[in-house]
Formats: sequence, structure tokens, C-alpha cells
Amino acid sequence: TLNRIGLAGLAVMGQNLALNIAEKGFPISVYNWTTSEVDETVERTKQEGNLPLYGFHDPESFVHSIQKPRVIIMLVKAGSPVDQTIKTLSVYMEKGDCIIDGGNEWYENTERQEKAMGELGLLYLGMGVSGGEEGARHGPSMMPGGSFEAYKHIEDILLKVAAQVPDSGPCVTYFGKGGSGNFVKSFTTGLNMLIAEAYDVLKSVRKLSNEELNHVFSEWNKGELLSFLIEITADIFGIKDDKGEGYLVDKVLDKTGMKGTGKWTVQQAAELSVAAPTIASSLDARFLSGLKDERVEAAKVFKSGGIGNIFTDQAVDKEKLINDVRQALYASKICSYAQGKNLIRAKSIEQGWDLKLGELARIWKGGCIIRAVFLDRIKKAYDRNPDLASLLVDPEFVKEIIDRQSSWRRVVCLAINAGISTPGMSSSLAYFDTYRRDRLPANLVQAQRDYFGAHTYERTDIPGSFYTEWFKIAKQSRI
Ligand code: NBP
Repeated sequence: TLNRIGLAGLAVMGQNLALNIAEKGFPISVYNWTTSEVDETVERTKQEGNLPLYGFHDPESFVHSIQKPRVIIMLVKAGSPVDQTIKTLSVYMEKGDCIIDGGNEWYENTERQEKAMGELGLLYLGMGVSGGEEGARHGPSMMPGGSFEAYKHIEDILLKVAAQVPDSGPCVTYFGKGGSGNFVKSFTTGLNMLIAEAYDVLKSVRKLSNEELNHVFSEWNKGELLSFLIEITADIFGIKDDKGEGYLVDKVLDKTGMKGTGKWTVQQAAELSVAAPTIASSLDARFLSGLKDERVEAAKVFKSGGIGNIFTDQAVDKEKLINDVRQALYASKICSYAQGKNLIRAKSIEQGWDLKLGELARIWKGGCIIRAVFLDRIKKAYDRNPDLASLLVDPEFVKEIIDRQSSWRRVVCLAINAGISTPGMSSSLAYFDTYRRDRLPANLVQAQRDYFGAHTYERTDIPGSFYTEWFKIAKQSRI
């Protein structure tokens, strides 16, 4: 008998997703171009309860072992491995069969593949899969985009395999046309930087120990900040160094790695003219963290000039500070999501994807790295008003920001005075303070532009476009 589905690419994600699919009762064929991974997966299947998973060492028998119309999920590295895998498999596939790329491919490549496959009569889906190894094995969040017909072939499997969240259903939905699923997956929020800033203020200004930080973050994870990232942050502060004294976090080099998703997000924001300062500042912070040697030198230069690293302030009330930092983190997080949502909406309009922002928040609630109760609030905001201009003006969020703004300002001021940079929290606050003002100093910028470049300006009182000979008038009136 033929199997219901196939999966090619048996590294971490592929193996675990294949086991998950088999466990949900869908017989699956698996293939990897290096055959040892095929045997390893089959072996694991035996250990995990004889699931209906069948290994194949050559692409032809793999493809022919699957029911028509065939559906094959690929989980290989983005870029040329995807091209090569498609080339290898598609020669044995027939009209109406379907390939799904479950990897982190850039959305434009997905659209290119979809077009090329269409010419061969094959259907194509780009499906972001979130949740890492754990998610893939026990329930990921999945973002399929592309051919709706292809989605329908596999919908029953996806609904069972996805993370299941009580009261909100499986964490999967058909996203939209083209590369929308991949686009949304590659998008980042900069939240881990905001959390790192909260840590910095508590540790550097008020000298909280790792034990205290472990306690603080565990408490935070019981309230409005409850999320995967806060949970793992609490865990990190509790882990001792296995190679020496003290805690592991203090031995980790302060240099952040990058996979490119932050850069993509910021590039897209710039191209779509969407302000995303919280996300951009997180990317900049990563760039600066990479200059470890330069920073060590700079610290020496300024220390010898009399400016130490930071100014601690033990006089600050500890409990009050912890409370303020929690509120500042929450308010900044609202700004980060407001920017992210506006960016996704602008892209959806540009591409004609018709993405539903509320649905998007729903399917992120389980499995994936940003799962959070917070997403429920976002979903409700878009349920109340699907055309919401910004999360910042949803009545519930307005209330939450107003309640938190004094704490937020206190934390940013404290950090500035202590000489600690909090780029995410500060730029979020600047974003909020810019967005909520009905009159900005942009009048002066526009006047300058008209002065030096005759770019014209609009007036507040009379409709139309105006030009003034600023230079001529100024020359006459200059003192
Ligand atoms: P990797 O991203 O490390 O990719 C390894 C897989 O690609 C192996 O199966 C490997 O085969 C295969 N491969 C390569 Br490399 N070159 C190939 C080629 N030319 N032809 C055919 N196969 C080739 O694996 P992963 O971490 O499981 O991730 C898979 C996808 O899922 C990636 O796009 C990744 O970005 C994405 N993703 C990963 C995570 C995560 O937590 N790891 C989370 C979410 C999404 P080989 O073993 O024979 O070399």
C-alpha cells in the first residue's frame, strides 16, 4: 500500500516532524540524500513505538511510495539545497502532485519556485514552521502560503500535527497566496533585546544576583508577560556553570549571533516606509555587540578619561524598580508588536496577500518561540476592529499604556543617567511619543526642504501646494 505523505530532509526538523506526522496516524515515507539519516530516523521510529514511518534510500522509490496526488514536505537548508531537492524529486512527480517547503526560505525564492513548479503542473506551498525541535516533534506552529489547492490536500494532516491550544484551536491556518507564509515566518520582533535590557537595568543599576533574577523572571512569567522567552530567561539565570564556579550566563561571551531575519525585517520596513525603531534598534545592538574588541578598547579610553562603565545606584528601591522595569518591558513590547503588525499589513497590501492579522496572532499562540498570552490580546484587538490603524490605539492597549507610562519613563531616565543603553525601550518610548502627538517638528523639516530644494510644502490652514522664496526674504530680513 502507498503512504499518505512523504518528507525529504531528515535533519533535526525533518526527523521530528516526520515522527509527529506518523504518530498522528498518517503513514509517511521519508528520504534524505545522505542515507544514514534515513536509517537513523527508521531506528528512532522503532524506539518511539513502531510508528507508520518508512525509509527510502533513493528518490525514485521514495516518490513512488506515496499516494496520488503526492504531497512531499521538504525540510532542507534554504537556498541551493532546496533547488537541488526539488530537482531530484520533481522528475519522478506527476501533474497535480505537490511540494511543500517547510524550511526558512526567503519568500521571493518561494514565489520563484511556485512559478517554476506551476509550469510543470506541480503545486507548491512555502510553509514556515516554528517551534524548533520540540515544536516539530510535539506540535509546531505552521504558516502555509501559496497554492490553496495544495493546502487542501494536506489540511487534515496539518490540523492534527500542529500545536493545539485550548479555546483557540490548532496553530495552523492557510495564510495566503505566494510567499506569504515564509515572509511572516522570517519576521522578528526584537523582543529578546528588550528582555536583555530589562536584565541589564536590574543587574547593573541595582545589582540583582542571578538567584534574584531567576525569581523575578519566574514571577513575571506568571502574569501579563507570560511567554516562552520570559520562561527560558528565568531558566537561564538558574543554570550553574558546569566548567567552573558560578552561573553559566556570566561566562557566555557578550557577542550575539545572527541568522539574517532581523536584517530582512528592517530592510522590508525601510522599503515599505514603515517605522520599526524597536526592531531596528535590536538589530543595531547586535551589530555593536559584535564589536567586542573595539568595545573593550573604548571602555579603556573612557575609563582613563574618567567615565566608568556604569553608575550603580543602590539607593533605588529594589521592589519599585523591579515593578517599573516589568511595566517598561510590557509597554515596549506593545510598541514592538504594533510595528511588526503594521509592517506585515503593509507587505500584505503591497503583495495582495490579504493576510488576517488576528488569525496570525492566533496561530502563534502554540508551538512557536513567541507564543504568549499577549497574542490573545492582539487577536481580540483585531477582532474588535480588523482595520485598526495601530495596536497602540486599540482601547485595551491604550489603557495599558497609560497605566504604564510613568514607570516606562522612569526606567528609561534611570538607564540614561546610569550610562546604560536601553535602545529598545528608549526607541519604543520615542515611537509612542511621536505617534501620539498631533503636531510634530516636521513643519521645520519641510520648511528647510522647501528652502534648500524647492520641495514645496502644504499649509495647515489653506489646501494646496506652496513654495516660498525663503532665501530672498531671509536675505532682506537677516540681521
Ligand atoms: P538544516 O537547516 O541544518 O539542513 C539540513 C538538511 O538539509 C539535511 O537534511 C541535509 O542533508 C539537507 N541538505 C543540505 Br545541507 N544540502 C542538501 C542538498 N544539496 N540536497 C539535499 N539535501 C540537502 O536542518 P534543520 O535544522 O532541520 O532545518 C531544516 C529547515 O527548517 C531549514 O530551512 C531551517 O532554517 C528551518 N528551521 C529550523 C529550525 C530549527 O530549530 N533547527 C526551526 C525552524 C525552521 P544531509 O544531512 O544529507 O547533509
